[in-house]
Amino acid sequence: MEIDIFTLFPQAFAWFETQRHVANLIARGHRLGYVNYRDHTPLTAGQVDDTPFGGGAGMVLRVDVVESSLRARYGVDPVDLRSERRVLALTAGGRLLDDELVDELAGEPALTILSGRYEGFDERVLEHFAGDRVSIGRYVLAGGELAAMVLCDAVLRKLPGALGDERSVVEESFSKALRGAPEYPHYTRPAEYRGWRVPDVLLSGHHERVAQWRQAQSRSRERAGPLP
Ligand code: 6GU
Repeated sequence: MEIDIFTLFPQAFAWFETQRHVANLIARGHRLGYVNYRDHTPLTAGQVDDTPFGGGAGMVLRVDVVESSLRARYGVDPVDLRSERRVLALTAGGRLLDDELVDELAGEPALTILSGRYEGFDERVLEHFAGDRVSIGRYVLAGGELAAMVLCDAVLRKLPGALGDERSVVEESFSKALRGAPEYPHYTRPAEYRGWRVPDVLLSGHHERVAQWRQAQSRSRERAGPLP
């Protein structure tokens, strides 16, 4: 997969690339690229944002700056880009990122991620350049960089070769294998700690019973709702 991240803070992603699963994928030929809007602004003094028409707080990322950044990277009119590749704009009010959307994105050959700052994008960026608007939750972040890392983390770990064991992504919270339910509990050694015992079934070596117990735990967690 090829992911391009448009951002004012490409340096924010240095740590992200050191994550084991991300490094594994880069070693396998997947690619993460960055475009800094500031390197492509047609305006003087590196200006990328402006005050909102109609007044109000904050600054808005300009549509002409986003266009020239996209043109510099792809050499086409950004209006036509979204029919060629998935272009996502990160914005608090967008479609909520969940396991289903993550799976969908993990199936794409290439992603373009537009990260904003300040009060967000000029609406024309969202209308004419972005194919999807994506949000990582119903709260507001100061910028899209953390959201971009959350999205890339969730998508990249689904790709073959990211994790040590491919089974990790099959039966996990919210996956199809658990019919969208939360994951069952895990335990490791010691089998007893301060009197807190690991459930006997997990020590039984009986794979069928373990599988049944796990499915039942997953379903009852779903009925109970989120843990406090
Ligand atoms: Cl994608 N961006 C910003 N700025 N805030 C958010 C978000 C994205 N998702 C949730 N809050």
